[in-house]
Amino acid sequence: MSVTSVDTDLEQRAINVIRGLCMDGPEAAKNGHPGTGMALAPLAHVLWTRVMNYDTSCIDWPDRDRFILSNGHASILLYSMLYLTGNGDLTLDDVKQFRQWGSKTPGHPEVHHTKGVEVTTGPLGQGVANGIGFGIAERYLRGRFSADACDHHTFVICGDGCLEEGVSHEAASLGGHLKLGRLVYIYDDNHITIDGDTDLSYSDDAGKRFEAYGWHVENIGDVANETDTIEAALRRAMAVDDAPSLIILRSHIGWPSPKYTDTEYAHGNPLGEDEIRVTKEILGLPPDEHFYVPDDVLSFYREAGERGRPLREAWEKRMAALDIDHAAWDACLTGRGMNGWESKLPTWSLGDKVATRKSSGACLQALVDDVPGLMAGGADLTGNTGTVIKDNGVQTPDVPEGRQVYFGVREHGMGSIMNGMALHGGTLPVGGTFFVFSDYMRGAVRIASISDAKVIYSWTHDSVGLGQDGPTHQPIEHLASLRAMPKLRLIRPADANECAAAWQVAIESNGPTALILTRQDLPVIVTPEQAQGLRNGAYVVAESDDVADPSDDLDVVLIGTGSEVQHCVGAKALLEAEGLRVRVVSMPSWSLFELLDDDAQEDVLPSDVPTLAVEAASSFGWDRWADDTLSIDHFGASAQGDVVMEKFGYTAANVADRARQLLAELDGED
Ligand SMILES: Cc1ncc(C[n+]2csc(CCOP(=O)(O)OP(=O)(O)O)c2C)c(N)n1
Ligand SMILES: [Mg+2]
Repeated sequence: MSVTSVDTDLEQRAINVIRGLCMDGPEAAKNGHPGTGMALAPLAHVLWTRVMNYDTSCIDWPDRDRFILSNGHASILLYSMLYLTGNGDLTLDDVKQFRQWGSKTPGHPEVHHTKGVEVTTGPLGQGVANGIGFGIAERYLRGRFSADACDHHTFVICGDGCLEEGVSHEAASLGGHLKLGRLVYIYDDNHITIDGDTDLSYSDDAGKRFEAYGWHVENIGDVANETDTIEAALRRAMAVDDAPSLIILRSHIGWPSPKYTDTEYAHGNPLGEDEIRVTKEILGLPPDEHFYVPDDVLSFYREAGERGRPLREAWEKRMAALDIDHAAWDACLTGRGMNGWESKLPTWSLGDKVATRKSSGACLQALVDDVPGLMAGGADLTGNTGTVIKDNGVQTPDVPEGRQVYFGVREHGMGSIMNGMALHGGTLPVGGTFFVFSDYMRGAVRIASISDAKVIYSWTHDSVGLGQDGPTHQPIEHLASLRAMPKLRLIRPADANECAAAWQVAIESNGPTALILTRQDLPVIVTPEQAQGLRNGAYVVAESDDVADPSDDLDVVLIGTGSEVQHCVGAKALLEAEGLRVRVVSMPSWSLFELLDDDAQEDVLPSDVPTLAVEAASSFGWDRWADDTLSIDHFGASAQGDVVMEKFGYTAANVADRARQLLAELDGED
């Protein structure tokens, strides 16, 4: 590719203006990634001015084409395009504030933070999987409400790093299997990652790999500056309806910087004043002007940003006349239930015995009609994790409205695909796996939490109580580690009625909810009315008679979560027989409890009453709420679940013993 090939017509000047911004943003910040945006400016130009349908006067238009920058480090390219086209509210000053405190242009793109950004990207590979989620959501809406309501493409740019990451392999495999034809990926094949040439660690034939996944693949070669060639390839890919497409585009990171083209330096370093000046001269940009955007270029992009308005207006008209269930469409887009959905939640009677994975599955099935965005499935554990949706079809090309998604054994992929489904809008994904394998999806859970993706995790087999699969399958540290994750709503219900209350919270709230559910049967110990206490995160399940003032009258508080609450209730009876006065608190959710003010927390957990927490998991963190714990600070063991539970001390008798010990210790201290 020769440096002299730069033209001077408006489009070419416009592309070079993007390149200028991609150099100036990181240079001003003294930090950031100029090279990728410089090389991909022509591709971005083609997408935003010729190919993608969007309307800057209505950026949330549900039927717009979507764009995902999976290589999120190239954020300056996305911000430049959002500003230039006016898609959102970025100003040139915002671009100048790139990577600064409080700016709308943070280091990596963040959905809900910067208008026009569709997903949060940065952890490489996840954007590739988000795109598969977008494809599923688009197809579901199209299948259910017709192509008049929903019919658009998603464009994803990904780099070497994205394709090296395992999550992209998982997701691409599923995307190919599902034949998601509205997806067009462009692989920025620049042979460079941070360590240097990709030869260091990467010799895949990515094209063959994706072909093997069932994708339409086109290697268009060394044409990153040829806008017409790029456009033609994009249009060919868009015409493929029965497979996702991968366009392989050889590009030259940092082009046309004389010093840094094709070097890893251009990946993550501002090029420096001198080099930027020289490069701007080559590009025909005023070498000493920073953030140079001439009026005619800005007008050109702003007009391009309005191209979609007639399309959007035509869509509005079509929608108004469309004979569909509009209430269901609205509920899908908001991720909420239709009027009265709560009344569909099942209830259970005291003394029933049911595993919470089963009661959760019953809640899901009961809500399917009234929460029309719900789609569910497991990572090859659909039946095991209560994520079966009956009678609504399996998501396939032939059944585009199918609500059962078989994710396959791909936990990280599932998590990131769920984020895509949620953030595309229109679907409320429920994904299941064993709780211990939440580790495999943790990267996606973190992004769901950062980006308020409304997803529901059905994490079952939640303790050593799962039994004979043994320590590899028995979660120990997972509750503690996930409780440390900001914004993740973690709920471990004590019984079936709490499980229904947890579903209610999950549907009503924004952002991710993790349901931590048992494999084994649990007795129903609270009524549906009592279970509403779950909304506060912790509440009194049972208390000795004649407790007027908890601080004076209570001897001990037993806090249980999930399957351990029953043993606290059992221990209460034993301790009462000895004249002690006992409160049992069910604490299904620290995250909900933390939302209460100090007084409300004090009402449930009086700080001057000795407190024992009972949970079949790590003690880590419990000192926040309790004086002592009956916990498991080692890996589990393979035996029948009830045997393991008993050996580790989860019986009413042992809980009572531990409470007595705690009281004796505290007495000794007095
Ligand atoms: C999961 C993950 N691991 C590591 C990183 C750190 N990182 C950022 S960019 C990058 C290399 C990216 O190479 P490539 O995708 O080819 O991008 P290019 O330099 O070509 O733009 C790495 C390792 C990351 N962002 N995400
Ligand atoms: Mg690269």
